[in-house]
Amino acid sequence: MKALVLRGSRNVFTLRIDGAEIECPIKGKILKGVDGYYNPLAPGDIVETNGKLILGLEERRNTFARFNQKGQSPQLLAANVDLALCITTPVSPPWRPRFVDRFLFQAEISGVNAALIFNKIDLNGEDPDIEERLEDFCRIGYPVYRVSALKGQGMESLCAFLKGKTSVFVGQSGVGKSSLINALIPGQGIRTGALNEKYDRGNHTTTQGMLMDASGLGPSTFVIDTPGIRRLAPERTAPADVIHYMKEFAPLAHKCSFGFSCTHKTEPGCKIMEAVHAGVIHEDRYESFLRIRDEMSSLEQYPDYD
Ligand SMILES: Nc1nc2c(ncn2[C@@H]2O[C@H](COP(=O)(O)OP(=O)(O)OP(=O)(O)O)[C@@H](O)[C@H]2O)c(=O)[nH]1
Ligand SMILES: [Mg+2]
Ligand SMILES: [Zn+2]
Repeated sequence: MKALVLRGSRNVFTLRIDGAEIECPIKGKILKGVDGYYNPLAPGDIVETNGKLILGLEERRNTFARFNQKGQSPQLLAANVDLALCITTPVSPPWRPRFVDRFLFQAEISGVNAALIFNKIDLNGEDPDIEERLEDFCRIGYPVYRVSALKGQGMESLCAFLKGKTSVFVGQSGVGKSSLINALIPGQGIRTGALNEKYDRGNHTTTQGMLMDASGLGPSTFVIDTPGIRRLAPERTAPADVIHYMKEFAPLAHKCSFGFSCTHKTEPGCKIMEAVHAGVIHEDRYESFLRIRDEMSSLEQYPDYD
């Protein structure tokens, strides 16, 4: 029979079958079709089970992963999702637009629709610099929801947006991923944790990804909580392909005078640089593009982007 993976660690997973939860190890420890990943299964996977063991993996519609430096392989955060949400904050922890760019890059690699949730709007007034970036993310095609999990602001339109979808919540520790899910699913009661006051960042309260039923919002609605990520290293791609995974860059790829060989740094007739000067590509997005491409060119070097 088929079962949905809710959560689990290396070899034992909690599955949902007909509304009941069971714990199952993987038969023989190695599952076909999971090659190349740091972890075999993720919340959202569909598996074949006999009620005692996990026997097989259904082909995935998509995966949302991050590059695991220690294992030098992609680590699954979720599978078979409709939406990837990047949770960010104006303060506590501080606003990190580079994280957002790297998240959006990963979402494009995954082929998953992405949106931003700007949480903790109760904590400070509007910051024009942040507002400018949020509006730009919206302009290039990513919906932005400004909310407060604590005070309930903006939660109604977020609920409507998530209805009927399976959404994975991704972000740094302390941005309020678990708090948002608690607000969306009354009675869920996931553990949340105060920030470290000295460093103004989270304490990595959530330690395991977890899929939850949010059918209170509408039929077939699921949310996936994930552990906080300090630095999101996207899955590896060829440096020349980076341009294809940035929404507003992709249509300009290969249009430069030097075609495929343009580095988009100094060449005359470079459509990317022209778009930056014309304001069609935001300067910060261009900077992120260069950094991500550099990162993909070097095997093990991961500059600190915090
Ligand atoms: N002021 C304010 N605080 C919030 C809001 N949302 C969450 N918090 C607080 O932020 C802290 C961190 O929240 P969590 O939900 O644990 O954050 P998380 O993203 O799940 O963190 P990890 O599990 O460590 O990745 C807690 O003290 C929450 O009460 C909000 O909208 N406003
Ligand atoms: Mg959490
Ligand atoms: Zn160019």
